[in-house]
Amino acid sequence: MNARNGGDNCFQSPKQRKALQQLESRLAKIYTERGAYELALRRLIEVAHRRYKDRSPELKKLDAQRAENPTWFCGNQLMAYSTYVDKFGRDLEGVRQKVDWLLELGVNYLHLLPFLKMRPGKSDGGFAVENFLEIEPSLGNHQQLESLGKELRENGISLCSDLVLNHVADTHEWATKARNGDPSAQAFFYWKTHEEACRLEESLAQIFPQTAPGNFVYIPETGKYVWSTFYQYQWDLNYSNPEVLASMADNMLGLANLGVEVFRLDSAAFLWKRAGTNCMNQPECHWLLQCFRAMVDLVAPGVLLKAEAIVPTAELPPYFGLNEDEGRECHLAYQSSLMAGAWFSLANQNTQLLRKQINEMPEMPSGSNWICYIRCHDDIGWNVLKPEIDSAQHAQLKFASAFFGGQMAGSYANGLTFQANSPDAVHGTNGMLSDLVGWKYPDDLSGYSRYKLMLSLIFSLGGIPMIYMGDELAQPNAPSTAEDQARWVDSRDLHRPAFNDLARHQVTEEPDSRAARAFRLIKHLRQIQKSELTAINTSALQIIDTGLDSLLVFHHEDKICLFNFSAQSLILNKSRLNASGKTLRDLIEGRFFDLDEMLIEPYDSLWLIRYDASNS
Ligand code: OTU
Repeated sequence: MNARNGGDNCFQSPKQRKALQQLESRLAKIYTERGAYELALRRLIEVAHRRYKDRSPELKKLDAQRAENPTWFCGNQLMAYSTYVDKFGRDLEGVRQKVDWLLELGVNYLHLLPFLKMRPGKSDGGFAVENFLEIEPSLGNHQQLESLGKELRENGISLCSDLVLNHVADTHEWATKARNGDPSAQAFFYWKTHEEACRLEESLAQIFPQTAPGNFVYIPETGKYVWSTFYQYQWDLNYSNPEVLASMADNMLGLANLGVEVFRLDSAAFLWKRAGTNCMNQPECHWLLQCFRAMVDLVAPGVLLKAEAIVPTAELPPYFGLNEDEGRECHLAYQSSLMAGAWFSLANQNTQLLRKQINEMPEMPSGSNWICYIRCHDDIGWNVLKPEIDSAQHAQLKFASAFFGGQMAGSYANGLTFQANSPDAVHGTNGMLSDLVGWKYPDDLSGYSRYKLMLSLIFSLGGIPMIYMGDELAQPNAPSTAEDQARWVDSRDLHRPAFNDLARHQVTEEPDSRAARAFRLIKHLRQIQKSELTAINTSALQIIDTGLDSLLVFHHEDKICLFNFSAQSLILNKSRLNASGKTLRDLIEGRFFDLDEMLIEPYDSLWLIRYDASNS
């Protein structure tokens, strides 16, 4: 059999031939010197053929539609919503019954956190996957996934699923076989002696220093340490073995054939290990992601890949594929630096960092987009900011972490610090949006303004705004009594409450409630963003220097987006905006600014447009 075409020629279109070439070249880079190139190619082509034959005519039709409109996910076309299945709808069928809710809000991209068969007991919220091709039984089955996918597609919503690439549960078949001494299963993981593990630790970071210290776990059955970057029950996969790549590509395409349209590639930065480094963002990691992309382009070209790489902005552009790799890696990536930068600015009432981040935002290759978010199921990770701040700002970072982490008298925020070993360590902060911004009761103006500030910011940055489930209702933190906490995986559970059906009811029945205000705000922001804020990407935003440190102001094409991160009212002269003598109108609340001196309220956020009475 010819390794390249698997015996027949089903990959003949010019695009497929290009994808095949890309696959070959990347496999060659990774595996030739390991003597495993031929094997890698043969296994991946086998997978591609099988999955291509499996792909339904309906999904192939979708692939063809996407090919006609290849930038369907760029600019401001999408608005995302991220949620756990059980918290939102109890199971997949329950999610299906809530599609109308998503439509009402304006969502057209639904990210469901892991719903695949997970480790019994603790599973890191499903990020310890026991079987990638089975649905977690308590959440549904294949048929429910397919009917959810279909319902979403019919309503113009794309389904995004996690694909946990870096590790599997210690109860996954590969891990149990490895424990029992099967050498080919053992070759799916990294095994180290005590000394080797200690040496590697010297250059490795810790993701969960409190709840899962160290990156290696001793496995008595093998007498060795297995690599485990995250929880001890999440074993890192060894991609220097081509069988790992082939199996994970098979899993990905199997899910794509069940109707998944976007994969959130969890922990994408960690896929390749190199002694003496922090084992993140290695060149091979990018080549591997390019192999996954080539497989998608071959078999399911309508599908998107989203890099979950929580790394400083400078490390992110390669995840889109640069230069000769343009269009060959991920389509989407999270913008976590801007997210953390916004919280940093809010605590310090100073936007110097955010302005610098936006000023230095790298150009994005065409056919790529950011996910812009303010909260998600994880902590606000402060580590991404460390390379982006100067030494004078370190104290401000500590301040921000303490301010939001419930460690500071007088702070309006009600969060918890995450994984910080000592009062000096700055790691992460947990909490729901409304608790972190301290929006305490419906007409608490400062709280509401901060809420609106953080959300209007993510809607104005030029990427895909993403709402985290519950924030559309200003839901508070999950209950956190000692009893509750005993059930938690870690303090991220603070911001993983169940969807509040009562609050949903308030949206229509009690227009003055916090839930109704929050919902109206987000729906409204999305509507205006869709029609008015059309910058193609974040690097097109132009910072305006107003000389006022607490203001963030930028041109979003012809609009001026203005955010006051301080508790003070400010006077801004319009000459600073190059708008002397003009009337400006705020698109969000319809306010007019006629005078040359603008009064900016505490924590206010404005999307300004020059108002010409004649064409109003
Ligand atoms: C990701 O997390 C997931 O989003 C987490 O929910 C999982 O626990 C984790 O992977 C393991 O699967 O940096 O790029 O700081 O933000 O672990 C991977 C905690 C990650 C998370 C971090 C994150």
